[in-house]
Amino acid sequence: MPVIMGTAGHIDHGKTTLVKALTGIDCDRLAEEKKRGITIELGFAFMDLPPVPGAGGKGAGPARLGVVDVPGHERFIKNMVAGAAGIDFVMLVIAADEGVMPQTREHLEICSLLGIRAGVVALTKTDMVEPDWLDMVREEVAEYLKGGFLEGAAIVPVSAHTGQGLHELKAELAHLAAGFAPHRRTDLFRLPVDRVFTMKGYGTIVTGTLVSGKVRVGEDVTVYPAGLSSKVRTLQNHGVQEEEASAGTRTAVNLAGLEVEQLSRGDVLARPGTLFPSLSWDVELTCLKSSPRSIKHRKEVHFHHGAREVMARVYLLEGETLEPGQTAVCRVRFTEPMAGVYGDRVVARSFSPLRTIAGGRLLNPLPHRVKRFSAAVETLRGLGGADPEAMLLAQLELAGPAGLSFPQLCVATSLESKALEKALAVMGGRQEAFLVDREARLYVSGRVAHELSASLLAHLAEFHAREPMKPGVARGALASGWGRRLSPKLFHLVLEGLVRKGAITSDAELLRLPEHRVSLASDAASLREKLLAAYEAGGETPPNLKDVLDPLGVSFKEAAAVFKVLLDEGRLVKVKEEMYFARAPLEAVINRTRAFFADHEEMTPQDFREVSKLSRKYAIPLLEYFDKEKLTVRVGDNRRLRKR
Ligand SMILES: Nc1nc2c(ncn2[C@@H]2O[C@H](COP(=O)(O)OP(=O)(O)OP(=O)(O)O)[C@@H](O)[C@H]2O)c(=O)[nH]1
Ligand SMILES: [Mg+2]
Repeated sequence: MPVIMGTAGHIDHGKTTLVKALTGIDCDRLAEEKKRGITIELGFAFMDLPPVPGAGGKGAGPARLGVVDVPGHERFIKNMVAGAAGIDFVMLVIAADEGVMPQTREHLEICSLLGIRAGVVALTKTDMVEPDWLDMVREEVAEYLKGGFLEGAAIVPVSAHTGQGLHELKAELAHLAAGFAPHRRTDLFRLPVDRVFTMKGYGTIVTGTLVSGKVRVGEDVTVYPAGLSSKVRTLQNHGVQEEEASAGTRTAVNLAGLEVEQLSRGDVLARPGTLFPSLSWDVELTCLKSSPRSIKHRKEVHFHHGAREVMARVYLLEGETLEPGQTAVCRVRFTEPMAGVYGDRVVARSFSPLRTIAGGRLLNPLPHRVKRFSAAVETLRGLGGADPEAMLLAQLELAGPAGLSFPQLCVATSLESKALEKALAVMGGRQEAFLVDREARLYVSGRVAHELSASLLAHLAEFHAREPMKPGVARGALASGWGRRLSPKLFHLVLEGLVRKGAITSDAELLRLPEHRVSLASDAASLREKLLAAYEAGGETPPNLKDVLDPLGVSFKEAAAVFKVLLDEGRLVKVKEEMYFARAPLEAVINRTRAFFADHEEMTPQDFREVSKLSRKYAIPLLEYFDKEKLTVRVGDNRRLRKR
């Protein structure tokens, strides 16, 4: 398994010299670095490790250790953070003549915030000090490490100049590397870019520590956050051409079709459609014990993630200040979009004094609206917990009706794709998660679906209360009246769920609660009787609408709902605007008409006048009504009976 080590330590303490003594590679490549005798940019090297006695066989650990050499200068801490972001363990270099210095402390703090949990201390430049002094410094260092992740780590005295201790140091590195268990995701290819350059004959090349997944020559990749598309032309690992690169290796990628100016340090290479850049994240942030000040709500910081540094503002979701030593959930807003994955480590530095003040873990790379001090903050805090299924559920709940797609869930949880698929299937069975859209692989939480169902039922009940004379509501009107602006697929899921359970009845295109019956208020009920009586009395020559309504003292608008009920019930029939017939007399006219056709092929208007014994006022609208109802068909001025 590939393992990567990073250096750390105060300026001039001998990091680069020690890496050269170990690997034979000079990491200070730049002319300016040579001239000033300091490291500015990140340097990269590798070494073959000696076999580990006792480890034996397959578990003997990697043959090769990748090395990232970082600058110690205070001004280049941002480069140091970028380099340290992908490493597995640290070699803290402390010059024996100077001992622990400010950037010794800051680098170690940064490593701790980045989640690094193992390492070794190289107490270098031993050729410059007396044995007594060395013993004293060694004790001082052991004391300093107490309480931190390097407490109890090996402290190896070395001299890069005389070579003393190098053998022991190599053995310790081999021992550390062999003890490393695989811990990187295998499913989500990500390469945070820490260097971009061009090479004659190749074009644009980026390098970085491959933090998860793998990549092959010829594969399509996207540069995030910009979303530029490219293809992997060639791959290199420590100068050797490879067909495939996997997590935990220093990797150089030759990108097709992109100019060097289109890329910069901090970009992330991943597969198309797998990362989701966002202008804010929810982060679990810890203020360093050593921070001189607390962090106030809305504080501006330099924010580091992977190889990237952006300006950001910290919004404290559960307090006004974050005191040194405290941990809390925060919303961080960036000046440019960032592409992250659940659990990623982050570091925050203050502007003045420019120093590291906090760091922590990314909880939600795709945040939703969360009010300060609300219950949702509690759910967010729960994301820090270890149970992957609980985390999955919490992410879906936070996403609300918008839901999360499978690729989004891949970055919003620590689950590998296969485990995620399994978990979603199990949760689907328990109705804790619902697949809303098969094509988009979009999920909502069971609780969200439940809340939506309850809300839709409440809305329908309200509708019935408001419109007691309507037998139900059409699907489209229900969706728009509800006003929740759900995707059609989610609306379908919620509605069908309720119909299947019998909580909503669907008849003849209309949706209603099963217990709903059209009921008329008492005055409406009496209006209904009066209208019906008027039309029944009119028989085959029903009165004009006006003559019905005027004596009753109601407008058509007021009576409209009652007319609608009578029409829905089939007691009245609307022949044309403002002309209604009671059902029975109309049927009588229809029957006489049918009888006429028993021994006639065609019926003239005059024939109909005789059959119906009605004046033109009624005869013409009735004939048109028959045509419309497909009882008859018009041939010239005449009618024929329509064949069924
Ligand atoms: N005597 C002695 N000098 C050393 C030893 N290791 C490094 N030096 C010297 O210390 C100076 C600084 O060494 P570097 O390796 O550049 O230090 P560094 O930690 O990489 O410095 P930055 O990258 O700028 O933080 C150089 O002049 C080295 O020759 C050592 O073991 N013994
Ligand atoms: Mg150096």
